[in-house]
Amino acid sequence: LISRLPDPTPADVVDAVASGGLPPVVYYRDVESTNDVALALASSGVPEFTAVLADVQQTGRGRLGRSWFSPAGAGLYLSVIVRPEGLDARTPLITLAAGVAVALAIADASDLRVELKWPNDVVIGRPWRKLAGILCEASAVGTSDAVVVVGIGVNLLPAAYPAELADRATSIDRERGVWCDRPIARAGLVAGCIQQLREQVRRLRADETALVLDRWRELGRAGLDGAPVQWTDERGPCRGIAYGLGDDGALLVRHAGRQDRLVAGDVVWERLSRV
Ligand code: BT5
Repeated sequence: LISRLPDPTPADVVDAVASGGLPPVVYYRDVESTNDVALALASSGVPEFTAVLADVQQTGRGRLGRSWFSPAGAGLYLSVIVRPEGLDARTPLITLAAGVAVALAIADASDLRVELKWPNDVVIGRPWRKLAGILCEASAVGTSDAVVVVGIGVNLLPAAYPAELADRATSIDRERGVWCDRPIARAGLVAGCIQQLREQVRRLRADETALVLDRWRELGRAGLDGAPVQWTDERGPCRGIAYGLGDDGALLVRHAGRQDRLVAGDVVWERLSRV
């Protein structure tokens, strides 16, 4: 998969990760998917939180077989290697921890009031528009070589997504608007995402899971606490009220007089998203 050699990592990225005491970022100008490169790199024994950054992805992936638009120079395409050693049953919470990490890193770098949409989209505004998406992929689960790659896509400029997504996608630049004369520093955001991910994973390992979940609940509160939602499960299309986030990361919903736990799939927020 790593058929070509990496390009020299841009000096500002090298400086930003070094000053954060983070492992190196391996930079490619052009890849198929940074997640593939990171999964391959992980098996060569690189330290945890080693990351892969690209300027453009030819086949950026979303969840459930969907694609992630990844044109050159407009977005951040980053994959970070997490080794789930010591996490055991908390391993699936890496995905929520990643949402918290990316939301906090974006907020810190841009001053934008971002929110989280379950399970881990970073969104902003009313109706919600997607600013960043996260795709966690695992390999060798249950062995001592287990790895979870956290793939992070952040829209920096409006050119990161096609015009037909403009009512449901947005970029940091568009949200910051005219009062801001410079684009945010990509290197600082890269280092911020990795540093925050390291911190949230440290909390999971240190049995401080409640801190991660509470942070998620704070950032996601608009979509919890009584928000009407729609989803589809084996019974067909369903409607209910989202009332919380379970300690296992499930979305808790009330539906037809009973309580359900949604663990995967897509949910539409009737008042917050475009239905
Ligand atoms: C995600 O999927 O949100 C996860 C995206 C993860 C991308 C990163 S980039 C680095 C790493 N390498 C990869 O190959 N992937 C990761 P999902 O929730 O399935 O959202 C995908 C849907 O969002 C698509 O079907 C589109 O409707 C929409 N979409 C695609 N590209 C977008 C973009 N750039 N901005 C906003 N929405 C987009």
